[in-house]
Amino acid sequence: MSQSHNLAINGSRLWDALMEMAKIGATAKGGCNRQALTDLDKQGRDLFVRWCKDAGCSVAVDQIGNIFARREGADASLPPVMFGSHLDTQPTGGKFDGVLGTLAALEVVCSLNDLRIKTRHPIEIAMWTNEEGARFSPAMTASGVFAGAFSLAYTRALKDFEGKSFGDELDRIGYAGALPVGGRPVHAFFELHIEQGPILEEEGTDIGIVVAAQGQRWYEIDIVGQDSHAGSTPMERRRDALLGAARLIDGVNRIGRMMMPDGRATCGVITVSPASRNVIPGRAFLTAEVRHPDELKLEVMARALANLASDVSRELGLEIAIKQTNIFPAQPFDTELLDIIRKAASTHGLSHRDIVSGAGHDAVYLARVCPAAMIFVPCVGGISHNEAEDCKPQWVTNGANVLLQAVLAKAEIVAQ
Ligand code: HGY
Ligand code: MN
Ligand code: MN
Repeated sequence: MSQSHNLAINGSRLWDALMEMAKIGATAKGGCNRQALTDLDKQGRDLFVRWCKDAGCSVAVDQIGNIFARREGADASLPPVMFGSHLDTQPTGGKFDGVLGTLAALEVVCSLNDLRIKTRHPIEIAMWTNEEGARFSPAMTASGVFAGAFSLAYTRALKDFEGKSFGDELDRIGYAGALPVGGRPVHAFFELHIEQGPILEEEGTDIGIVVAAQGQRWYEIDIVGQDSHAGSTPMERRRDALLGAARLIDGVNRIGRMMMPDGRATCGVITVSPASRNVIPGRAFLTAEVRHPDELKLEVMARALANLASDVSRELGLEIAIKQTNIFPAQPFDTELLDIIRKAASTHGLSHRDIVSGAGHDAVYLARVCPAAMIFVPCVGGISHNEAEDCKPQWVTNGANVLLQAVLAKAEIVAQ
């Protein structure tokens, strides 16, 4: 580590790149809507690929659209140190979720170029397709394919709410690459990300050492009752799908509260049919998700949801079908890499503390195929998945400096 003691990235170049990328899909409220596999995603990808090539990287795209920008090391036969994140955003996303980790990785490469540093291992910036799971569920799909959690065929067949398929959209934007997905050795994977929660900022802590990410389960819930006249149907004869959805939404929230402080439970999408003022709704669609760092408690939450659905079905005379669309257990990260990150933070005189990620990240799946770990920096007000998402130039610089040190610790500097 001493060889790289005083090395630092160019924070203003990184901040400028973040602001430039944020123009693609910019929303009126200052956020970003650059959803996976849209034309705007393609524009962001094209800009990123151009920047990587300008930085001297060779760029490869795999069959599910993951992008790898490679900087050769002294020994090309060694497995690469990989680092990166994603560029797709939520519909009302921000400038930093995913983008920080991806562009900070590029900044690390640019800084190594400026500093004329050669590494023993090759290093690869990785940009993972469809991390958010907003347009195509589940989340972290393409890093999941890389890690063998999902097949290529399953993922290409996923459909968005308009019925468009992942595969068709990937082909349409021209990012269905030739490289087989995964199945190759990776020496280590690092991901820098904003915390997306309030802890680091409230504590005044510079760096989060992400020791694990909590487990998640996502569901799609179809509720079937009976359309009928709002005026002539007596209250006791109704089969009201929207009322069923309301009971479920309230119940999901109670399941999350039952498991405080670490449990999370959310309903994010609801649609109702026929959505006419004077018709009792016969159909409703709801998404629900539950999260917890403890797998047993996550199972308790999942069973509580199933029991809630059968109670509502019986009480209101509804047919309720629950489909699980995403599941992964809590994922601990690699202890050796975590120590490297702690030392990197100390090298830069940055305060740090261990933290569990509330959000899922591509590192969760990479951890299944190689040593993986994450670095957090604060975000303003702990707000994310919101157009007001914000970070500070110093926080961005801190995170990228720690990433630089961590990558060098595993890729090893070679004397020239
Ligand atoms: O939902 C999440 O945890 C992440 O944004 N995919
Ligand atoms: Mn993210
Ligand atoms: Mn996100």
